[in-house]
Amino acid sequence: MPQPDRLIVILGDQLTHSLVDATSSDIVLMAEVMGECSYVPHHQKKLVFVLSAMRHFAAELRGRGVRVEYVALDDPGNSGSLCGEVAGAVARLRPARVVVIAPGEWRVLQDMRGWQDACGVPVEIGDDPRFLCHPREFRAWAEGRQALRMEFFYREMRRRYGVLLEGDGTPAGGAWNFDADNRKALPKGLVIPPVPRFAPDAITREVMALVRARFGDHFGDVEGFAMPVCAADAQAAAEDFLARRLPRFGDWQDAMARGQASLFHSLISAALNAGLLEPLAIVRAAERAWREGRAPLNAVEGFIRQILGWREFIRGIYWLKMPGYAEVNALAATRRLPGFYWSGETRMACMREAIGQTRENAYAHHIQRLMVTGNFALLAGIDPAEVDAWYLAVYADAYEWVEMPNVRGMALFADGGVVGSKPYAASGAYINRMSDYCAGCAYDVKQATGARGCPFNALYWDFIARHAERFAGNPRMAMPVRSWAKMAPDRQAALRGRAAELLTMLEAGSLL
Ligand code: FAD
Ligand code: DLZ
Ligand code: SF4
Repeated sequence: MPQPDRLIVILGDQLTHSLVDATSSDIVLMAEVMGECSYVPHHQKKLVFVLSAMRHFAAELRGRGVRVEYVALDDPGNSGSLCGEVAGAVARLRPARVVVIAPGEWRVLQDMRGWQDACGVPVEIGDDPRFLCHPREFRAWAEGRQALRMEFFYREMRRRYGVLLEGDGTPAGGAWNFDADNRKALPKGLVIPPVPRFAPDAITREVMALVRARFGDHFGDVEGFAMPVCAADAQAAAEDFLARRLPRFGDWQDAMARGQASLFHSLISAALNAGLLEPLAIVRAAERAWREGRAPLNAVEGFIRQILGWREFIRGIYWLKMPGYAEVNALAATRRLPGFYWSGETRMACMREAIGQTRENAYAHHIQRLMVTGNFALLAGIDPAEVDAWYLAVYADAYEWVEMPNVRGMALFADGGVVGSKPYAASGAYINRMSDYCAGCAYDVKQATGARGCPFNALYWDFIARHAERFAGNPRMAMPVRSWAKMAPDRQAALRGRAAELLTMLEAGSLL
């Protein structure tokens, strides 16, 4: 075999065919390594998803005639690290150079910068063309701005990519954002189209056995795995969403319901983040659905904003602020993550439901992540590092570039207001308005004190009281701070007493 020109390294979240321009003188390296499988205790279904998708992608590349060097987790001599596998492949195959696309995580980029020394051949790290705003462009956009607001970034992205615009460049329908038409509570009896399920094939079944054997003590299990693990199935899942759920995506975007994991959400994040789907193609397909009269503008704009706006904005923040972002803790939160985030054993129906669905599916939708598990961690003052580690482990779509700004910035306000202008803190009333959870709860959402008082209520007021000084200067927080200040002292004392009791129970590991 002649000496290859390039060793093209493809990581587990770079499973996009357009990234692989291999010719007959190149070799692609893909490696399953313990380091990536265990840097957090990934949910078992997340591991099945990533490893099976990697194996399917390698098989497709071989089908295209590409020479692939694939290192499986159980291969004898597997070094356990990406760097070790690249160095090993260079020693075996003697390529002239290594090429790789920039990774999604700071941690991996730092490691990659050491590959050249470890391998003794040039290592070229290229830009990731799958994202729609390069970190350099985001930095330029951010420069000189007092505050970075997603809404303004999103408008620029709409203009840049010509999405949902009238001929004169104004926004379709006369507004950039139709959120006022969204956020309805779910009516009773609404029929929700089921999400397509993909039966595991032989490759996936083999990976399920591997994960069961090697990672059986991780969160969740492999049973019932039905996610798409190749581009064709991911495309079929996305088309099903566009046809059957997109038209009502906007209306109930913030709703939550017992036993309903998906509602009208797309469930494409795992496939999108692994590279099985391309963001711009989904955005264009959603716009087409509106232009052809298959979905209303409020739904399509709301969905496109998530991908062209939020997803790119969040990634921009990550690369702008790392590595310091991994340390931010503006509200000085230090409490340990309660054990029930892993066990799901709690009397709070909303938490039980969100954690239970997460354990079953390695998925929860945005409002569950933000306003239930995230909100609880914010109100209870849980250490952002512990919250980060949980979110990074439990969701099939979780990589640090997207998990961290959502957790530290959006959910915990640990960045002091970079991602959002105010904390998403809410009492039980919000959860009651947006879900049917409270009806089946051991606590009473209308009460704040006493043994049956909803924990979110007392913890909410305690949170406002603890941070009143900081939030008094924030116009978007002025109202709750004023309400707290006007509250009768005995009511304040009762609320803070109940919160103290709850936090003591939390620390003692008592059933909450
Ligand atoms: P839909 O509701 O159908 O939205 C469509 C797509 O928009 C998503 O697939 C996603 O790609 C994108 N999107 C929407 N909101 C965001 C957002 N805030 N940031 C980035 N992309 C967004 N998303 C992840 O992909 N990985 C994570 O690890 C992750 N962690 C999160 C942690 C917290 C605390 C919060 C509040 C949000 C997190 N999100 C994360 C964002 C969002 O909750 C998920 O992208 C979404 O729930 C995925 O489900 P879906 O595909 O059905 O999304
Ligand atoms: C998430 C993940 C897992 C579980 N396993 C692997 C692996 O064995 N090999 C690999 O190349 N990539 C894996 N990944 C994805 C990486 O963690 C991801 O590429 C980095 O976090 C950068 O985003
Ligand atoms: Fe959650 Fe409180 Fe409602 Fe129970 S009563 S489901 S704890 S918001």
